Amino acid sequence: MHRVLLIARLSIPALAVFGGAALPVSRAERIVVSDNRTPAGRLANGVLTVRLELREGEWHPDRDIDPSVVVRAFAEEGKALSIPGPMIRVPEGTEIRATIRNALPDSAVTLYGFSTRGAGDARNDTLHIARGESREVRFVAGTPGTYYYWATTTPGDNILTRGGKNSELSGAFIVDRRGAPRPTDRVFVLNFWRPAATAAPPGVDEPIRFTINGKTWPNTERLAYDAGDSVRFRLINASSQVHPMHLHGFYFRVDSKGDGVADSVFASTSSPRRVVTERLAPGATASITWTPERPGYWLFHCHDNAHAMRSLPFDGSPLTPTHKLHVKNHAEEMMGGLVMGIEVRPRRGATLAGEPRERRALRLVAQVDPAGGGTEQNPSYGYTLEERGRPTQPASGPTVPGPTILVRRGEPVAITVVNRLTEATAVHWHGIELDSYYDGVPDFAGHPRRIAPAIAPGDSFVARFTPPRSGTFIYHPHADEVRQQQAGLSGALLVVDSLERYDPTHDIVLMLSVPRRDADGGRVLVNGSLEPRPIEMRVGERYRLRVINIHTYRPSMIARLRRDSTVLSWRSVAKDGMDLPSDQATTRPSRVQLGNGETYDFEFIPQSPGALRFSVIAAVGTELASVPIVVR
Ligand SMILES: [Cu+2]
Repeated sequence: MHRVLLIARLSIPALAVFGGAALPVSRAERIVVSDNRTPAGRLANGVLTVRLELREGEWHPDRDIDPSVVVRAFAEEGKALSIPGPMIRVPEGTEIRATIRNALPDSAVTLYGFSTRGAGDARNDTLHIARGESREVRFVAGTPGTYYYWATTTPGDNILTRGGKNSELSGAFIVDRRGAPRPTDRVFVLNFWRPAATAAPPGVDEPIRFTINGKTWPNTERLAYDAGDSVRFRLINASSQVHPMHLHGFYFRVDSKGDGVADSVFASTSSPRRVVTERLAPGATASITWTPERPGYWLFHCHDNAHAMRSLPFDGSPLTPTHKLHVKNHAEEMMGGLVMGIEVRPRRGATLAGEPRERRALRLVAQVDPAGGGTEQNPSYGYTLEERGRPTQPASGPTVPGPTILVRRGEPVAITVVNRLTEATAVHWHGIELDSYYDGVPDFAGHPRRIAPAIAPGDSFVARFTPPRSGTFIYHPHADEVRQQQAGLSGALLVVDSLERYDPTHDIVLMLSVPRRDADGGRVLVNGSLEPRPIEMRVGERYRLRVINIHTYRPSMIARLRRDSTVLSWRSVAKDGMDLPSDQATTRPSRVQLGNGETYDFEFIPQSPGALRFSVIAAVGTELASVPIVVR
């Protein structure tokens, strides 16, 4: 009979354990993962005929041999269930004739997204399908763009509240431009599974799965390109969580952003921005383009650190600290979830740039902060920075955040990272366009015969790069990120046109990070402090505010500049170290929503004396941090 059933018979009976309760799971069919390369259905004479079914099956988001979990999923009739669901992909103007059968054993289902995309009434188009029934819909695809369909069995659910067995009921819906050849792009659906639907933030004590096209890192697809290729991704955040997606080593252009119903193409309204991190809200879509110029191994991952971390196995066995601290491969064993690995092969005949004769030498020392009162579980670490044998900062010990590293555009630097911790570490130079070997992803970054190691305790690593553009960047560990960053390891990396002309009284870093102890009530550190010292400004003078979010979670903080309740205006000048196109470098009321791993530069000229505030507010409105500004 069906190939699916044969596979199911060979699979190992699963036993899912949550919170100590063992739930025996019947032998269900095995769900396959989809790479979203093959469109579903049959397209003929401008009509796509597609027949889908909803069923339950066993999903293996980790390795295929690891335990599974039972979820609901979509299948094309006569084919295996797949996560994400079968991709609907048609040229503009295509009529879609879809039949959807609800073969779930126990529930009615509500289906969203089977309606003309880009149309005003698309959001209200829902299909209710009773258990065992089929529905047929006919509609024209709509405006070209990146969309998705999704379903739930819980009445009233939306993409934010969906969870449990419904988490994976999503599929891509792509409308291509009529008459143009189909672009050679890749479609990635980002999902989040948790045992039950709840509004509470995902914890470390429940097994959770963040997946890209149905798999967790390091089981996600490995992409490979030749240097100089033009790469296009369509990203679909079908999950209930915010994902600031970060690309190592290269900027990407954000060509369009959408919400599943409408998709706005930037080139038609304004210049597309180039960034290294783009925040994707729940339900958001984006299409991005980039060119891998330099060979090596690179990551594309979510910068909400908890989403790129290994979670508990389904069988209930713990992830112990021992597992975290002593591993063979830091990138593969300590990361998990929303991470993709990308190999960029050298262009044939390409030669590596020669090593410059001279490099400015800096020494960055990661060490225990004795003043921090840490424990092994919750340590206190910090960095010190030295140049020519002398500290660059007046503080005698490590500081939180680490000292601001100031480098000159175009000047080769060699930063020796010294590890005086009792555990391995590594430093990622976030946003810097550099050689893969120095990118700071231990046991992954580098070249086929030369992979960068983690820096063992007592050891050091020399990172060499020549920053090509001035801007606001970050340095932070890329080993056990959540723990090491919370311990105090992160800092600002500023690339400037002239070291002599850099004026810290007018060029101000506002770095947002997580407090060392959870006891600090979820507040946010600004430049390492819960009670930051006032900033002094003068009327009529021009200030540059470099706002950095290196918090390990909180991907939705909003920063504003206010006088009492009045919101002041600032001019946006750069994002992630890249100057904004002139049509976007505009003066506007101060408000920026900051994903993790994003940097934003603003110019501000105070108009009158008085007391101002730089406030950091949670998306729900609670104030998380506030910096007084005194204008004279
Ligand atoms: Cu994320």
